[in-house]
Amino acid sequence: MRYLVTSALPYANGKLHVGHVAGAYLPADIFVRYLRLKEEDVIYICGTDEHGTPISISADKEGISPSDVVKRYHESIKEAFDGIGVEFDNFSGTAREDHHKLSQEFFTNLHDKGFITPKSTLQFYCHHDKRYLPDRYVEGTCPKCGASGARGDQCDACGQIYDTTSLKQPTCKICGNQPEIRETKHWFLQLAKFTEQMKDWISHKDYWRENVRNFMLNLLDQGLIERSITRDLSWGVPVPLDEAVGKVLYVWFDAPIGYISSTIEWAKRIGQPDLWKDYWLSEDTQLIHFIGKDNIIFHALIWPAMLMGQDKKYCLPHDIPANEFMNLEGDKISTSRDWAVWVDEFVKVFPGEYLRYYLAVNAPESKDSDFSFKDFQQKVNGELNNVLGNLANRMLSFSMKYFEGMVEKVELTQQSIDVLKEADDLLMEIDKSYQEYQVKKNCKLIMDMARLGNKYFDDRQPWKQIKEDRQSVKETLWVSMLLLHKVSIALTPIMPKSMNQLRRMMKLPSQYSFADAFAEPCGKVVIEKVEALFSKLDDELIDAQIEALKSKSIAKAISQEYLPIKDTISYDDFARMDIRIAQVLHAEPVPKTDKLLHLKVDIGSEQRELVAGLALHYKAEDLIGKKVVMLVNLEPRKIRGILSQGMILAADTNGSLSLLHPHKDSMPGATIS
Ligand code: B3M
Ligand code: ZN
Repeated sequence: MRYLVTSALPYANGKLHVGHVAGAYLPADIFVRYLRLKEEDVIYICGTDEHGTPISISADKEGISPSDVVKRYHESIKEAFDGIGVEFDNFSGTAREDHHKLSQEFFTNLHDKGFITPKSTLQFYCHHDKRYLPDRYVEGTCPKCGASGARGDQCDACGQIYDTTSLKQPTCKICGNQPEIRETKHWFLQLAKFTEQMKDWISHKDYWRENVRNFMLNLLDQGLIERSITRDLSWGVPVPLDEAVGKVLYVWFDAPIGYISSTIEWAKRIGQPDLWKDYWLSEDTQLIHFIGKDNIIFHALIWPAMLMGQDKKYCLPHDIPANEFMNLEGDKISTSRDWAVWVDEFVKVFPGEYLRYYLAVNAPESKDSDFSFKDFQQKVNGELNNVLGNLANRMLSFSMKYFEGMVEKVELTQQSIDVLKEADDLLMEIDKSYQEYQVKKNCKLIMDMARLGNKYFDDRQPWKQIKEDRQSVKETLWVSMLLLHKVSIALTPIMPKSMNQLRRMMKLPSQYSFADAFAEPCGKVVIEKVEALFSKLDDELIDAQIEALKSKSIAKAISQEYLPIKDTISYDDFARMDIRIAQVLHAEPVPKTDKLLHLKVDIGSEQRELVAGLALHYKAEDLIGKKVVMLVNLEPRKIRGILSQGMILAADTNGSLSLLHPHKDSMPGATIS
């Protein structure tokens, strides 16, 4: 049995953030490291996805060529992976020549068999920019779920794909105009022809995660429809047909082929050019694709169909563990709003291993999870330091202090035998959970094992026994060492570097397998030195991170929302505005609205009522008593049956409102000039 593990190829158009890592890369890297501990034959393959509108739009924006975008981000992504110890056997890129050739071969093969057929279709075309608008060049309302911000090829909110012209309220991403619809010829993959084969294949996948299996069953239920797999773009793999000048393969057609071309590159690089076939063309391979949930349809439907339609007998995906999304401080991660924690920046401040642990313990396996700096601090301090670090430190220091680091095997009492048995039971559970990609659960089980060690240490009170019964202290240390040895192996897939360090301190062998965790290191171990395995994160550091995150995203919002300054006005025009300090006396929501508040304010000379659009930003009760700035001579207007006499002033940051706060000494009625 061989394992071929892949992670979704990241688009080479931006940096890597924690959401990417938690979804597709860390879980795969952990799984691969686990398989290596089990002494399985495994390769881990990836590379950057270098085609499609994500790349060409970034190039347009930055005013550079697509291939320069690709070069820049391929390197930056690779470095980010290095920084957190995600190690591939090969990390390629889809703009390489061999990949182009293989993709064209895939197309030709399907085309020759009638699985790909041409058709004249309707596409969005921007009159202003004089070009077709495939995929991300157009945005609108999703025809399936009604979410806004849906793209021409897929809606992020519901994950569905649809016929591009069915997008509602389309706008051109380049100029913002409404595009027209034009005719153009494209090639379609006839998915319906694979229906029976697909049904049969899925029927054996009862071990798949529910999100993936249900998605597929649903699609099969609806009936498979043809999908366009070519685009009117200049950047990409040229369609290998004479009549398809100026057209390239859809990025989602060529990208998964990157899994194969990267494996071929690997085989060549290690000097065994045919070795890729042992993985891709063998029934003995388990092909496992780690992805985020938005990629399910491509990996579980379109890609397997592409493989089924080839002459070569490629293996089909054995499993497709798709993860849910990771949010950030309660809000969706957004690269355009710079609401993201970037891996390269993070590892300049914190050890990459802490990030691995946090993303593992907080993995978005069966539901979305949330990255929060406070929670990160809590996990590092409360679990890594206080539980595991503590066990290591007390065992190591104690042995150093009283036995010159010598930890020897002794006869065990029942208490110790029981503790070790409990640890081995945990190990068996951990073994099973790794096979099921359950890293979150394993973090918990491993911490439970360390807690078991701490409790054992506490119960036996070696600091007391050392005066009365050295033999029993020796036993405590031997058993604690064994527990640390077990933990060090069980946690290796998640925190390889730290566990290496722990084993070095105990001079345990640097080569080991998962099975070794059930065995004893022979006779004795000699501890060489004691170092702290982890260190605590203080509040100041964490608060500074949260602050920086927020200000970055506000800065981005302001820069994006930058509005030109309006035409000048005369002083007299300005002087006609009567702006005063007002104090809120009463506030309540306007019934049947979600944005409006009904306010009563004191402006010194009189009391006024007004309607303000503040409800999404402030709670009514929080406003009572607040002093605010108000334009008092605005023409009164009836809003929802209330005569609104004035307007409260607020700063508007990209739609998020914050009231202006007058100094506490300013009195209601004071004028502003
Ligand atoms: N680049 C999509 C993504 O990053 C895409 C994955 C390709 S996997 C073959 O979400
Ligand atoms: Zn346009």
